[in-house]
Amino acid sequence: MLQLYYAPGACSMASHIVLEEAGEKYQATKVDLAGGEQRTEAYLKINPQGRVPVLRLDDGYALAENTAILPYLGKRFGLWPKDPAADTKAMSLIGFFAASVHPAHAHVGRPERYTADTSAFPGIKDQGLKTFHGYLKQIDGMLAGREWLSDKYSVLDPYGFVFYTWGVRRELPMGELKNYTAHKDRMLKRAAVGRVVEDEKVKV
Ligand SMILES: N[C@@H](CCC(=O)N[C@@H](CS)C(=O)NCC(=O)O)C(=O)O
Repeated sequence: MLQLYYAPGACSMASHIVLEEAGEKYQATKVDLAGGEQRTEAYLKINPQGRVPVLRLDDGYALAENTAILPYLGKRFGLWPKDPAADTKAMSLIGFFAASVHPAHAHVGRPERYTADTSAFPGIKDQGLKTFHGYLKQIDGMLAGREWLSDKYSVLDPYGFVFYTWGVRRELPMGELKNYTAHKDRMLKRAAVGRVVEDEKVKV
């Protein structure tokens, strides 16, 4: 049975939604990020990076990184594009999400990662938020005239949905992003998304 290590409201929500939607029995293990559980010896044995998500595979292997976990789940549960061009575009988007959008937001929540000089924190947070907002606008543009981020619903959509909720958390004017807001509304119509949002107590 697959096991997901997750934290409420974190990027792990994307995998949580996919697993909830897949219908296969899985184990969800909550990691207390605020309490520092990710830095305990026990958790660092699971993921030396001290991060969620981790997906424990059927053979016991602890798979880290959204860029690996989401395509794996997508291929296993039919939520990953099969066509070679669509597959490559999906990889490109997942790379953009993990390597640009997510780290921009980390500047807001984790400025200590980027400098030891606490007086520089406000500038790092401000610039991180501006960069993050710019990326959300780009995602809004990608969704113009389409329902989903790939040709049909895929694991990219729950991943994109996570960043929408982070924009809400940071009080960005998300309603101005019409396409992205319509995407969020489509996501919320899916029963599994509703269950995870409720379980993780996420504001949308
Ligand atoms: N590159 C990783 C990043 C994962 C990551 O940063 N996860 C955050 C939650 S969204 C985390 O576990 N943070 C714990 C911490 O910063 O101590 C991925 O995409 O899977």
